[in-house]
Amino acid sequence: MEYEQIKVSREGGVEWVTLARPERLNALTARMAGELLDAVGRANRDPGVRCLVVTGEGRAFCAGQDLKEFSGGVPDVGEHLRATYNRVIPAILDLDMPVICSINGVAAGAGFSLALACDIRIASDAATFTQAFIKLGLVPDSGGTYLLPRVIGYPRALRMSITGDVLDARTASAIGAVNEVVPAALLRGETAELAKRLAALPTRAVGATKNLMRRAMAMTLEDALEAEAGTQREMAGTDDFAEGLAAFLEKRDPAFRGR
Ligand code: T3D
Repeated sequence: MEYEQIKVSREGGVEWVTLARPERLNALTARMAGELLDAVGRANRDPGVRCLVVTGEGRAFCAGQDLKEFSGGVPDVGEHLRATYNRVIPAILDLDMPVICSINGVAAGAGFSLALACDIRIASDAATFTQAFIKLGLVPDSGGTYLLPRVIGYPRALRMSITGDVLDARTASAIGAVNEVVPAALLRGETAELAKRLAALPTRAVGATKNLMRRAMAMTLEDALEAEAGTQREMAGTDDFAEGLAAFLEKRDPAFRGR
């Protein structure tokens, strides 16, 4: 697939996916959602990719759905969501590798949900966050009702969602919506450094940890313990476990290959 609204580049084991409609604050279109889905799928199939970074070009991360796409008439919004963001969000959550969202500016509406679907959020001090939906008379979508309460807790998530308040990066960090905040000029470098570190981890164990933890949210303790036992058995058969164990016994740093 030819990409028109995103850019994809590789740095070592790190795949960078950049939303690239800066004149519209990287607002999402059906085309962009399709390209994102394709890029995520490609990354997942490529054993050379061990970490994915999602970021935006220009001054915004993502202003949510492109509202100008609807100027000629609003489509069946439910069908539109099912065909677009409802496919992209699970694809990111299910990726068997760490996903960093490098938030360079405003993250609004579905753009905020996109950030929430990533595993680690690192934000520029110029970034802002808003559940913009309510200002249009809409409800949070693209996983906003599911992800935000899990990330910042129900009371804060509900308040953000029904007020549409805009949070600055420091406040977002203080309530756990982002993992860290860095000066805007350092965002790219700090993200690249973190991504490189994550890409050197035993990728299968990282993916399995994500999978277990997500599923455990809806499990009993007994089921979670059983799921851990089954997955640990699988991990103990990987090359990376053999390498990790050998490195420990030989008192050296491990060189994981993600297998
Ligand atoms: O079926 C479905 O898909 C429904 C799903 C909906 C999911 C959603 O995401 S709903 C929420 C959609 N997003 C919003 O409501 C946010 C709208 N944008 C804003 O509130 C503000 O633009 C921002 C707070 C994001 C940033 O404000 P500011 O002052 O920094 O920038 P600006 O001047 O408002 O915007 C700059 C340009 O980007 C401007 O273009 P123009 O008029 O100068 O040519 C603006 O219209 C454009 N832009 C910003 N957001 C969007 C957009 N164009 C299209 N769609 C946008 N969402």
